Amino acid sequence: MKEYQTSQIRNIALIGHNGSGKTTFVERTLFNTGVTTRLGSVQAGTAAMDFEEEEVSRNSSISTALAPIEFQGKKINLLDTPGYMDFIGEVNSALVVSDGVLVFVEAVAGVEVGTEVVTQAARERNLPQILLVTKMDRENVRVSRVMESINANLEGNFVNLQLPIGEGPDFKGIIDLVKMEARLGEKATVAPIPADMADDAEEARMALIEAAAEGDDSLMEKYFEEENLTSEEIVRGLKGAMAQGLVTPIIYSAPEPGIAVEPVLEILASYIPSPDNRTFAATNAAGDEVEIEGKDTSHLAAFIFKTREDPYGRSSYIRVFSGILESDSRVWASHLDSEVRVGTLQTVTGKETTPITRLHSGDIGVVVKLGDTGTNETLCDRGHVLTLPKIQQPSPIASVAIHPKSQSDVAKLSQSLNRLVGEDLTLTWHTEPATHETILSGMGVTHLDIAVKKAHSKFGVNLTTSIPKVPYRETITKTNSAEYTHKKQTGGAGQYGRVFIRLESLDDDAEFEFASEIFGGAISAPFVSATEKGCRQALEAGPTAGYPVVGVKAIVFDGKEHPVDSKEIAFQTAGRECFKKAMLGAGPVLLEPIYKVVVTVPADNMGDIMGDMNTRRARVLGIEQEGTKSVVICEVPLAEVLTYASDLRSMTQGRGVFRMEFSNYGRIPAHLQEQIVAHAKKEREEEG
Ligand SMILES: Nc1nc2c(ncn2[C@@H]2O[C@H](COP(=O)(O)OP(=O)(O)OP(=O)(O)O)[C@@H](O)[C@H]2O)c(=O)[nH]1
Ligand SMILES: [Mg+2]
Repeated sequence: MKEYQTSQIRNIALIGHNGSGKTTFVERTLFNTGVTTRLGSVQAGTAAMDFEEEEVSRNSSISTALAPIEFQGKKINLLDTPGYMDFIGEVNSALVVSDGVLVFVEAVAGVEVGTEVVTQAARERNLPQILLVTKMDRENVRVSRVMESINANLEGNFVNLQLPIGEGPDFKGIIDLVKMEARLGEKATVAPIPADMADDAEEARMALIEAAAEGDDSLMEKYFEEENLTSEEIVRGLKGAMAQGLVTPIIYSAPEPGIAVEPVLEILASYIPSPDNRTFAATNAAGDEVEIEGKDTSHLAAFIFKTREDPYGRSSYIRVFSGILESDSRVWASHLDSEVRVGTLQTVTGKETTPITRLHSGDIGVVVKLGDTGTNETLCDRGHVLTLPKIQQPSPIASVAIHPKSQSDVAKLSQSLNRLVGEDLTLTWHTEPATHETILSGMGVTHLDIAVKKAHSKFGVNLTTSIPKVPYRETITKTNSAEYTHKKQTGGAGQYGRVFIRLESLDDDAEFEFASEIFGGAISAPFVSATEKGCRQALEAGPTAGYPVVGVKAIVFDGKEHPVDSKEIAFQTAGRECFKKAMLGAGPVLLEPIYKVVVTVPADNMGDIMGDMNTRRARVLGIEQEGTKSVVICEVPLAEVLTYASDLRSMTQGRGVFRMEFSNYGRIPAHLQEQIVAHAKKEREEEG
C-alpha cells in the first residue's frame, strides 16, 4: 500500500444496530475496490471483517475490524464495529479514533435501539455523522416509513443528500442532489434524473441548500439574496454544518446486491473531515492539559485503542494523533514510563496484514509485540511526553462466577483472564473475598458467554459458569462488650491472654476501626497490637453466616497478661475470640449490596418495568422522560438483579438498556436474613 499523507486520510466508524448491514457494506467495498477477489459474506462465514472464530459461528461481529480502502487517491480507514449492545466497548474505542461516523439504518426495521445508543455516543464526541439507509433492495421497504422512524427516534436535523430511485426490489440507484444526476445499477453509472422525479429532486435540493447555508455565515447571506448556492458551496456549507452538529445528511444503498455503493464512498471521502483539521486534548509531562495539532510536524502522540491476542503474539491497534510513527523505531510509552521498541508497522484488513514503513499523523495501523503496553497507552517522544485521555467505558452490568474444570485449567486461569480483559476493557474479573468465587463481569450474558468461549479457543482454558453468590456483609446494630481469656497449659511454656473488648457501630461506609483504652499498662503495647490483629482476623468471617464484617469499631479497654506465658499469639487468639463473642451480643445483622440502576425503555414499556421493579424490592428514586423514552432510576439489592441483563432484554424485546453501579450496603429484611443464614449454614456443613 502506498504512503498516505494526513490530508488524504479519513477515519470512519461504521455504527448501527446489530445486523443493520455494516459488515456487508465493507465486504462489498473491499470487493469493488479490488482488495478481495471474492465477495465475502457474513452469512456464509467468509467475511474478511468477521474473522474471529466466534464471529464466524454467530454470523455477526463481536469486535471492531479495520479495513483501509484506497479510493480516489484517499485512504479511508473503515472501522467496522459490532452492533450487538454487549459489545458497546468496541464502539466506544472506535469512536475515539474516528473523525466521523457512518450510521446504518436498516430500510425495513428503521431505527432500532442499538442505533439510538451509538449515535448518542457519537454525538457526545462531536463527530460528524452521515446516515445510510441500507438494504434498500429488501421486500417491504417504504422510504417514507424509514424517514418517520429516523425523525422520531434520532436526535438531529436530517436532510437528504440523495434521493433513492425506487424502493424494495425496484431500487435502482440514487439521485445525487449536489450534482443533480442519477447513479444507476452496480456500476453506479451516471445518468439523467428520471423525468418523473425531476420535481422531487428540485425540492430536495432546495432543502439541502438551506441546510448547507447554515454551516457558514457568508453562505447564509448569499442564500438569502439569491436562494441558491453552487455545488462547491453546498459541499463546503454542509461540511461546516455537520462539524457543528447542525445537520446529518441521509444517503441510500443496497450493498448486498451492490447498488449505489460507490456514491457512499465518494460522500465519505468528501464530507468526513481529514484528521489534519483537528486538534486534540492531551496531558504533558508536567500534568498540564495541552492541545495537540493533528500534523506530521507536531510531536508524536500515538494511541493504542485496541489490543488483540492470538497465538502469534499481541497486536496493538494504533492511531497516530500527531507526529509520525516509524517502523523499527524506539518510542516512549507514557503510562508504562519506559521505552518500547516498535517493530514493523502494518496496515490490516480484517486479519490480513501488509507491512508499511510509517504512519503519518492521523493514520491507523497495527504493530505486533509492543512490549508490555496495553490499550489506552500513548506512544510519544521521550523528550516530549504526552498522554492522551483513556477511552471511557461503562461499568459492567452482568456477572458470572467461573469455575475451572480441571487442575490444568486452574493453573492457567489468572493469566488467561488477564489476557482476556487486556483485549476487552469492558470485561473485568476479581476474586470475591466474601464468597471465594472468581467473578467475570461484562456488558451482558452474550458478552460473558463469548469471553468464556474465547478463554477456551484462544487460551485452552475450560470454564463452567454459574450465577454468582451475593457477597453479603455482616455488621452490628448496638454496642456490646465481652471478655475472653485464652489459656493453654500443656507441659512446657503455656499461653495466656485475657482481653476486654467493646464493639461499637460505625457509619455505613466505614469498614473497621480499632482503638485502645488501656490505661496503666494492664496489657503492654505489643499485646494490644496482637489483639488488633486478632480482631482483624475475626472480620474475615462474621458469626452470623460467615460473611466479612464491616462497620464495626473495636475498643480494647482492659486485659491481663502473664509474666511468662503471655505471647503475642495468645493475644491474637484472645482478640479474635473476644471479638466474635462480643459480636453475637451486639445485634448482628446481614447487609446486602445495593446497586443504583438506571433503566431506559420505550415509554410503552414503562408500566411493565415499574411493576417488575416492585417485585425486586427496588426503591424508585425518580422517573424521567427523554424524548420517546422513559428513564427509571432506582436502588435495588444486587440479589434481585443478578440476571437483569437478560430479564430486561426479554421484557422489552431488546429495546431496553440499563446501567448499574454499586451504591452501598443495606440492611436485609429479617425474614430474608433467616433464609440466607440457613442456606449459608447448610453450605458450610456440606463443605464439611
Ligand atoms: N437484502 C439485503 N440484505 C443485506 C444487505 N446488507 C446486509 N444484508 C443482510 O443483513 C444481515 C446482517 O448483515 P451484516 O453485514 O452482518 O450486519 P452488521 O451490521 O455487520 O451486523 P453486526 O456485526 O451483528 O452488528 C446479513 O444476513 C446480510 O446478508 C443488503 O444490502 N440487502
Ligand atoms: Mg458486522
